[in-house]
Amino acid sequence: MIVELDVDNIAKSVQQELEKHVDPNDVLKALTAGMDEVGRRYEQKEYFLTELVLAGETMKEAFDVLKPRLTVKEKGKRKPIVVATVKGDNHDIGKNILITMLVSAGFEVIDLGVDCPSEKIVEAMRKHDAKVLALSCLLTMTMREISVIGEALKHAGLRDKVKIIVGGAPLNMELAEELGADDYAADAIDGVRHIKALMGV
Ligand code: B12
Repeated sequence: MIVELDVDNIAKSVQQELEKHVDPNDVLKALTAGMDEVGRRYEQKEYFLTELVLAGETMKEAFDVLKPRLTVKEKGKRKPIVVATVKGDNHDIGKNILITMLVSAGFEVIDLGVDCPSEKIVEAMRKHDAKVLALSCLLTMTMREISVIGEALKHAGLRDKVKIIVGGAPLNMELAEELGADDYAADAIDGVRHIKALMGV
């Protein structure tokens, strides 16, 4: 339904799957696979920007229904985690999934939204005494922002007290290290696991 851009009916279908006791994490996997296919079609020029926008809206409709049902098994301790999509990048679906998973794992999350400048991140890290910063970055052209944020934290004297984890399609562990991040995770479920390890819980 994501690939078919069925924005009007997807919420009802997700609801039906949940009523049939399908594991919400499996529903999420199916939705994400749909998004990957949309991305593939966009790359092949079978889909264009309009389809990308509609796919994003379709995912949101589905995710609104799924959100309250997503859980991660063990409960973590409630320490604030600051989450943001880097400056210049407006993609927020993956970030929002990560946030839902973190919240359901028992963490307090400060969501700074999309297109987030480094100053705002530094301010939030200080204000909330956060130990983990989770950055989402979906665009190759905005990846450098990760280094900019690391530098800004260094200037503020916070870098040593903060662990930075990054995620998003163009990244991998090697790039993450090159950009000065401490960790990388390929999806939200792994992200929660890594963040727990970074927080020592
Ligand atoms: C939907 C979409 C859009 C929507 C976004 C809607 C929204 N509200 O987010 C719209 C239409 C707005 C959009 C716009 C653009 N997009 Co776009 N978009 C996509 C698409 C199809 C899906 C992204 C998505 O939501 N995936 C589903 C989520 C669940 O996956 P995810 O984001 O990867 O997140 C998962 C993991 O990566 C991870 N994760 C993500 N963040 C984090 C953070 C942490 C800390 C951790 C641990 C994990 C983690 O966990 C998530 C869940 O498991 C991708 C293609 C793709 N397959 O990725 C292109 C894609 C990302 N877009 C692309 C492009 C080029 C653009 C535009 C520049 C297009 C244009 N010419 O204008 C603009 C950029 C606008 C901007 N300034 O941001 C390219 C990027 C290429 C590149 N490498 O730079 C892609 C890859 C498409 C392509 N193949 O060309 N896009």
